[in-house]
Amino acid sequence: MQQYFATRVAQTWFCVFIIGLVFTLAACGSTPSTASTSTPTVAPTATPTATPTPTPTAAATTPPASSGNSVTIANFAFSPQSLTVKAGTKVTWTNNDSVTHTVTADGGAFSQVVPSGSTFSFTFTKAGTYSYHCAIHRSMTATIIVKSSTP
Ligand SMILES: [Cu+2]
Repeated sequence: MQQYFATRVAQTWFCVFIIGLVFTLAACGSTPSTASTSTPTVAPTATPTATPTPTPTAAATTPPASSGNSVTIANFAFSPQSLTVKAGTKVTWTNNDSVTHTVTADGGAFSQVVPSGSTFSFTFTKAGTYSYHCAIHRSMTATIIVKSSTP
């Protein structure tokens, strides 16, 4: 009889423990939702207005220098080093140096002596890559890239 009572007491305490455990878990489960709703609402709204800075437009204006149709010879160099044009474009070289240069295609498509202050023009009718140089100063090299005019 004594042992039966002890067992009943143990069972009751076990029940209380289980109920308590369930309540604790339920409480634990519900706390994060209330905690999460209160905190993050304030911070992210203020900052993004300052960020959009569309300044790089100035850099975009530089590349057209190589898509024009003129090459400057100055300080023993062709500028731009690489010029891309469409077939049918007349390219003009201007010698701004105080010495004579030449504009000589590596493949022989054109070759012209360009004295100081003079210009030379050549019309590119066929698509292709035309590397050229100065026959007097062989370190002076550059390229004209001719794209087909029909895309
Ligand atoms: Cu030269």
